[in-house]
Amino acid sequence: MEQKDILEKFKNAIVDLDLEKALDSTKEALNNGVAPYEIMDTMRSASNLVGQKFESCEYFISELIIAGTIMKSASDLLKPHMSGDKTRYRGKVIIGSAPGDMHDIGKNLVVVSLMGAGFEVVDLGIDVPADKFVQAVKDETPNIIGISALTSTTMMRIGEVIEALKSSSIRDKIKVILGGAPLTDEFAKKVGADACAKDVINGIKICEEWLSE
Ligand code: B12
Repeated sequence: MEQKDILEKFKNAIVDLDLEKALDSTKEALNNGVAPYEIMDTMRSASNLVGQKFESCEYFISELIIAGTIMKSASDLLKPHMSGDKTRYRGKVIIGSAPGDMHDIGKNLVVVSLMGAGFEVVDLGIDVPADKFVQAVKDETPNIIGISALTSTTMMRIGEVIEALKSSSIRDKIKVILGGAPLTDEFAKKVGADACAKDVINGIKICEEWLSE
């Protein structure tokens, strides 16, 4: 099978929520010499299609969660193959959901899209305490931190993370981008972040601009 057909099969498997087929075609693509970033890029277009189905009410939250799980499993297969390919390397991003926040569907889409765009991503998961963000910045020396918050309670805890970065004297060494439905540019400014992304596409654009400065 040609590379483009394998990628098409992979994309359809995600959109059809077929985990086994998605993982088999990920392995098939790798075995056929498809570049991991190209597979990530295909995953990004699949996630856009899933998002469109959600917006048109063909898919519901349960389907979003399944698609998210499939993409996470496929990216786990790709990760070991990605570190060697520095040709499209853009920089490193640490990302996590705000302290107390259990939502991760949007964050996981951002992770996949950032990887597809050539960023190295360290995903700290959900409900990430401020000190874990600080430790990760010290250990990983990223260019950017991304924080996701979906509720009006957890968004208020983003300030804790930024204060902790400041008191460890590392705030000025990195850019901080926020994302999540209730957040605004005004809020980002108020808590001392550098930007707030409206959606995943806007988020990637901002990160790319920062690293090309
Ligand atoms: C799915 C869901 C859940 C799932 C989460 C599963 C999971 N693994 O994520 C479960 C059932 C666990 C859940 C729990 C709760 N939820 Co809930 N949940 C939702 C729901 C229905 C969808 C959220 C979602 O995934 N949207 C789809 C994704 C793709 O969109 P997104 O997250 O906004 O992400 C996009 C952008 O915002 C951006 N983005 C997101 N993060 C980031 C980060 C960066 C760095 C960047 C650049 C961009 C970016 O990119 C994404 C793609 O474009 C929303 C309602 C809704 N329709 O939005 C409620 C909602 C967010 N939940 C809500 C609440 C209240 C809760 C609970 C408190 C409920 C309860 N009483 O137990 C708990 C909270 C748990 C906690 N402590 O966090 C409220 C929040 C209200 C508020 N403003 O405070 C909402 C709005 C529902 C409502 N109308 O009341 N929830």
